Order: sequence, then C-alpha cells, then structure tokens
Amino acid sequence: MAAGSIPLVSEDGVPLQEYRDFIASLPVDHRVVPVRLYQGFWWPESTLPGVIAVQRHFESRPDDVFLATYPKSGTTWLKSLAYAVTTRSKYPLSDHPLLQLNPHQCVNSLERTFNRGRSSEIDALPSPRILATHMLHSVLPDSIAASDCRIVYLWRDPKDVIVSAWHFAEKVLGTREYQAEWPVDKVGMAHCEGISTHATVWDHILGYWRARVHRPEKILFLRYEELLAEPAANLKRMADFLGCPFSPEEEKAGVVEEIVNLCSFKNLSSLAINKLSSDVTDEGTKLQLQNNASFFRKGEGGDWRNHMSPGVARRMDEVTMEKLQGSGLSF
Ligand code: PAP
Repeated sequence: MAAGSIPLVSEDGVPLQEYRDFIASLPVDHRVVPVRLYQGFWWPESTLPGVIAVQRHFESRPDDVFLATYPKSGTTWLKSLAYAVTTRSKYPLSDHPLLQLNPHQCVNSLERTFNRGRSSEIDALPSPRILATHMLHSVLPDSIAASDCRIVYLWRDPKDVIVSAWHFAEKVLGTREYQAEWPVDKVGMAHCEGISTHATVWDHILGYWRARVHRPEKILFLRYEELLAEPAANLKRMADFLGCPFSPEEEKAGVVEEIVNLCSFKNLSSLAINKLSSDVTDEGTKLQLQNNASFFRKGEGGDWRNHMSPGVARRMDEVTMEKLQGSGLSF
C-alpha cells in the first residue's frame, strides 16, 4: 500500500476571512495568544473561524464518529488507535498508512479543516468518517450534538494536560520567553481560576460527561492513564463501541496487540514522518506551524511531578474534585 493511494489531510489552505469582522467585535484578552469570548468561553482567536464555520455549515452523517478531546489529552494517540482499528481490514498492519503518515494526516480535525477553508475535504470522505474535535460539547452544532453520531471522549489528568500544553506552547511560540513569562505553576493556577486559552479542561470534560449521561450508548469515555495501563482492554472497548469488535480469530492471532504496538508512543515517535519539524511560522498568527515532532514528547502519566510544585498540584487536584463532585465521574 502506498501512502499516495490514501486520502491525505492537507496542511495548507487559506484561513477563513468570512467571520473576521464578527470575531473582531468579540471581547478580547491576551493570554499567550489573543483569545476571544464566544458563547461563554475563551477561544484562541486564530481557531474561532473554524469553530463558527462548523457551527453554521457542518452536516453530520448518522454513522460519523467523533474523537473529542481537550487539547493535549492524547488526541494524536486516539486518532491513531481509532484509525488503525477501523481500517484494519483495508490495510495490513505490517504496511499501514500510520507507518508513513502522521496520525493528524490520517484523521481530519474538524474545526481546523474548516478553519483552513478545506471543508470540501471532509465532504469528500467516504462513510463512516472519523473526525476529531477540540470543541466543547455545548458549542457543537445540533447536527452532531442532537444526532445519533458516536463520540469517543478521551480525558487525562488535568495536571499532565497543563504540563503537556506548556511544553507545546513553548515549541509553537518558538521562544524561551514564554516559559520565563508563564512558568508552569502560573499556568496551572491561572487555569484553576478559569483563565486559559481553551475554556478549562474541567468545563470540557464535564460537558461531554453530562451529554453521556443522556445517551451512554453513543458516548464512550476513555482515560489516558487507563489506556496506558491497559491498552488492549481499552482498545477492545473502543472496537466494540465503534461496531467493529475483534473476532476470536483476530484475538488469537494477536491483532489487538499488533495495533497497540503500532500506535504506541515508542513506535510512532520513532518513525521518520513523526520526527519532522519545521521553523515555518503562520502568516496570520505568527506562531510556529505545528510540526509532527511536536505531538510526541514523553507520552507518560505523571510527568507533572517534574514540573509542577506540590502546592499547585494540590490546588489543581482540589479543583478537579470540586468540579467532578456529584457528577458520577471520578478520577
Ligand atoms: P493535540 O491536542 O494538540 O492534538 P495531543 O495529541 O492531545 O495534542 O497531546 C500530545 C500529548 O500526547 C503529548 O503528551 P506529553 O506532552 O505529556 O508527552 C504526547 O507525547 C502524547 N502522545 C502522543 N502520541 C502518543 C502515543 N502514541 N501514546 C501516548 N501518548 C502520546
């Protein structure tokens, strides 16, 4: 199988200008990047056109699958697992597209694709489509939220989310100044006070969790730390949920473990395609364009211990407990 024979998610495209005046009229704040208040939450200004375009124009199909995450919760991993599991009859695992393409090239990010004026790429995908989103559940268009579509939601210890985002921000900003101005403890405390660039991780998790209570058969909750601890069992849960369970023959032949290994941090981060990095900056945002290598750092649970002071970690845990209390979701 040649990489050229499968649909490639494009990286380029012209940023949408359509909502520029509307976005410029929204309340603004400057937090590492400019953010705008829209429908009750703060969003990076540069991503808002895509969010609005999805709300106004995206048409879901009943068999669409959405991979929903707060940024830095394991999106890249989830994309690779969902893609590998749903295409396993199409591509041999020994010669799989994931060996030649970055997971973000295999699964479109919904609002990002709209943001680059490339929604036709999503229209052209064959069903069933797998699409990823960082959008909060409350801002999803009805065409997703009130539909029969399945959603896989992956969440992660908020402390590790902050640490991962902190490293990523330093990389995409391409400057050490960020880390000096915004040490990780300051970012963590600000997040506890509701100050962030993407709503808060708790708002995000709880939005999907509350939606799941109403339709548990359509929203699967997975946790990054549980995926790390028991990848095979969680992959099987996901395959059952997506309607492509592993057969006894596949299990016997070790297909589950093969997919786990294919998508492991160790394997993916060692591939040439995922080592690519660039210094090119985006014209509009002046940020370094995301590069493949920036999606692979440590791939572990608990790295917050190496970056966050015990006091800030305790405060983040307290907020997590306060927010989740009574929700039925436990950490
Ligand atoms: P995104 O939201 O911008 O797409 P996302 O993939 O959610 O990013 O987050 C990147 C994190 O997932 C990184 O975590 P770290 O900074 O704590 O290391 C990255 O290392 C981790 N990651 C990427 N791929 C894998 C994988 N295959 N297995 C486990 N973790 C992974």
